[in-house]
Amino acid sequence: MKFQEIKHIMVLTGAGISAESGIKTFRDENGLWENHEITEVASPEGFLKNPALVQRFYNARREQLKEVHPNAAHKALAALEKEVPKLTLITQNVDDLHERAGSKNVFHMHGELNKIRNIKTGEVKYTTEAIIEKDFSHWRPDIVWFGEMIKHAEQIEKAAQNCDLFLCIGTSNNVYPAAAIVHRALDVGAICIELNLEETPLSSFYHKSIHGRAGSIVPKFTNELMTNSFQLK
Ligand code: BV8
Repeated sequence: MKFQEIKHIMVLTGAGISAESGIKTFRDENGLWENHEITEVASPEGFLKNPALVQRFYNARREQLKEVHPNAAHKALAALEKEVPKLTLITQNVDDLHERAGSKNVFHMHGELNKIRNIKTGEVKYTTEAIIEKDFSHWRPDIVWFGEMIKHAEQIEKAAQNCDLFLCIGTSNNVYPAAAIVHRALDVGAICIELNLEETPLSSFYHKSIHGRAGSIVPKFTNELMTNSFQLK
């Protein structure tokens, strides 16, 4: 397939694409934060048990967004989006680096750090500031915690149903339903390519796995793709 024949690219990204921007991944430091299992600070149970700890976890990560910047991998995806009829970017990441790199069609299936949700009314509002103690019982991070329904399930299903090329970038493919998207893309005959620092449990399902740091392998790949020097199926 030639690049010019591609109508719709679907991309799934994970923490690995933001690692070189200085945002810690989840499982490279065995998913601990302040010696708490990630599921302890990213679950409704954890929030009920210790709301202050969970608010502190997300306040710190929201604050960190102010010091980090998109890297070459984020920028390569934003540039690629301009060269194809459609690119749907699904991210498990809750940072805003894809948008800041210029990507337009972005869906955060696990929520966004810069959004908070009113626990009683469900109202969602944009903020880059910390949730302060007096608001702990009213506002929570608008983040999808373990055991909670992901966001944008319909758009994800629709994109997987009609993409020609599926790129999975910087994820350990441990978390579901994100990791299962490749099966939907394979079902419709899409070419599936994984770009990650290392093998993942799902690498064998991909037509090709490219290993390396996202900041170098992603721009290299998108250039080869756009100049037809990457052999698609
Ligand atoms: C749901 C919150 C049901 C936001 C997150 C048993 C088996 C299978 C599944 C389950 C199970 N038990 C429970 C489940 C379901 C569960 C799940 O999948 N658990 C896993 C852990 C087993 N899933 C859920 O609970 C989901 N909800 O199922 O709901 C339901 C249905 C109907 C109605 C109601 C409920 C919700 C999942 C979302 C959880 N929230 N985060 C936040 O705090 O950020 S998940 C969390 O993990 C982040 O969102 C993160 O994005 C995501 C995935 O992690 P990765 O992005 O892959 O990051 P990781 O560190 O793991 O890997 C980084 C990779 O990058 C590595 O491979 C590394 O090699 C690579 N890398 C590192 N540096 C670089 C690099 N690559 C390139 N360059 C580099 N420089």
